[in-house]
Amino acid sequence: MTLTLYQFDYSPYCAKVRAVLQAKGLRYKTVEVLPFVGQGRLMELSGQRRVPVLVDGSRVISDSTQIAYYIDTAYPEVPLIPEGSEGYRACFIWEDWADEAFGPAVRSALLSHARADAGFRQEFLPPLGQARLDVALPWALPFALPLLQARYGLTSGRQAAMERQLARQLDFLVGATTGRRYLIGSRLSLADVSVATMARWLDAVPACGGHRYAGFFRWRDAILEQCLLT
Ligand SMILES: N[C@@H](CCC(=O)N[C@@H](CS)C(=O)NCC(=O)O)C(=O)O
Repeated sequence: MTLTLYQFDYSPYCAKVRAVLQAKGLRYKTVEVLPFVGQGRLMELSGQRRVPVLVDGSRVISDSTQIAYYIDTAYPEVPLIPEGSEGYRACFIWEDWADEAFGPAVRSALLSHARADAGFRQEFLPPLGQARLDVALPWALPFALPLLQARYGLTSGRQAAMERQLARQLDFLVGATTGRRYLIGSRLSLADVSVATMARWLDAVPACGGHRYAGFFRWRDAILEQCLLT
């Protein structure tokens, strides 16, 4: 059975699902969804408009958290969710925090930076392999970014608050990852995957790069490497 992941290549939530699949050595294919244009099909498939969506035979699962827990149960080899109750609880909290608090702050920073920096916008774009789209997207993105910011309620005041919160989160992460290979115990878990993938592009944002958070980004790189995510 082929696992199929509907995704935006650059989305941290989709990177998280790819990292889970790859850490477990599972084969899968990806279908690149075009923002706005391709989301009608997602609605038909899954009853909602967001990526990631995973199709496994007759099962259609949306939301990276639901997908990660589904994969770990359906494909138990190389478990990513710790079994003991303490490890399980710690993993639950880390994953939820990465998804609901850290992820939105990262998204706010990435969207602002993408608006400001054309070179970064270019890096952000997946090669779609369809000549017309590859030409049209860089042109369309400056118009799409403000729409995306509005979609996520990112007014200028909200962005400023998110920026301050992101700085606190990164300080916290430097403390939590310094001198450690993994967040929980001595094995890779969904906690590591969730935090590292959310931070995938983050050091390109000027306020987040540089020396201050370097230890955290080194930890992230080691986790992404273990998940074969470059
Ligand atoms: N909590 C969700 C977040 C998913 C999400 O926000 N996906 C974004 C891409 S990063 C999306 O599909 N946005 C399109 C939209 O909201 O219309 C998850 O873990 O899957």
